Amino acid sequence: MNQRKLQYLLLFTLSTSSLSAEVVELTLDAPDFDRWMYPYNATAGEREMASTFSSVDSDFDIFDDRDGQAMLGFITQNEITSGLGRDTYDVTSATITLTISGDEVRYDPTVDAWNTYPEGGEEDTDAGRPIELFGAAFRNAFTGWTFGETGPFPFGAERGERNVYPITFSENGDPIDASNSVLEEFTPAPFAVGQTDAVNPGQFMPSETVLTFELDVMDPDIQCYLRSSLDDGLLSVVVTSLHYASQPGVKQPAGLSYPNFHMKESWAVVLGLADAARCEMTVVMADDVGIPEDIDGDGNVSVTDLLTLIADWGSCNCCSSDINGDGEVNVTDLLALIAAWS
Ligand SMILES: [Ca+2]
Ligand SMILES: [Ca+2]
Ligand SMILES: [Ca+2]
Ligand SMILES: [Ca+2]
Repeated sequence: MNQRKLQYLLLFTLSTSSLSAEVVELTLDAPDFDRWMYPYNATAGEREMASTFSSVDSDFDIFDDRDGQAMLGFITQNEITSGLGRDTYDVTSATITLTISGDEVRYDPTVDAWNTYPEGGEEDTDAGRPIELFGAAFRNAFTGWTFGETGPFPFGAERGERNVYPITFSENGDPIDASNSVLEEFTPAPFAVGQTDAVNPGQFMPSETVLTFELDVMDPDIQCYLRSSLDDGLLSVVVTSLHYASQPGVKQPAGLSYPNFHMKESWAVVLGLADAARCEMTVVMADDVGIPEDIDGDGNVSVTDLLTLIADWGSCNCCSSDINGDGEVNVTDLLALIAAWS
């Protein structure tokens, strides 16, 4: 079973005349959902290990470039009340750790450009490949809640068909599927790259090295993703890498192997010898954000809010004019604003 231990520490309370906020530190010692995402595995949720690897330059190019992926889901709502509105949650730090099993993977703490991956492409000037953490998006009406860790891959899914996939964001904040970044010739910015002090870059990481992914909370789109997750009560992420596999799931000779991570079902985790994925967050909770229709937060729903909403009209990732939080500012939000007119 999930050996999850919770710490919920109220650090201190800040108060001013108009605003009060509490700072909450969240520590989750295991995910609620951890799942290897790979087309041909029948016991994904219960699997002890998840490996990440690529289909690039394999004979299996019907599969996503980021072929073996690991999905992690942390339920936060038992520690931080969900549903209070995105703007209630200001995430000042977010860290996820994963423990590697095996010692055949070189440490690379930085993103490699897409064109260093295909055969005959640019040289990879720093040895090794980064292990990258992205947001999670879902297809076919699944959510993190309904997919859990036992949802269907689905079986036999080809490129762009899997029900869970890693996302980054475009310059205007639209989510982008990072699964096929080599084929599509772009270098996605992950939420975080796995880091360790155990070895220097380019060296092999010993088995049980803990990789730390510090999410870039200063990035407004990542901040928004985290706020939306806390509002939902569940944080889902996808860990991927583009380590080569001669065919998906088959190891290359030494030096070309791909990483393997302990899932919460790992016997070593169950026996307390290794850690499952962990999540730590620091969140400043505002308790006076008002109603969402008061876009500028001045205490009234008035013409200034209406003008802001019209200015933001259209696709709008995480802007406060998107009153119902569906990624669009449209007539639904306009009607909500008018209904709340004061
Ligand atoms: Ca699992
Ligand atoms: Ca590299
Ligand atoms: Ca207002
Ligand atoms: Ca909307």
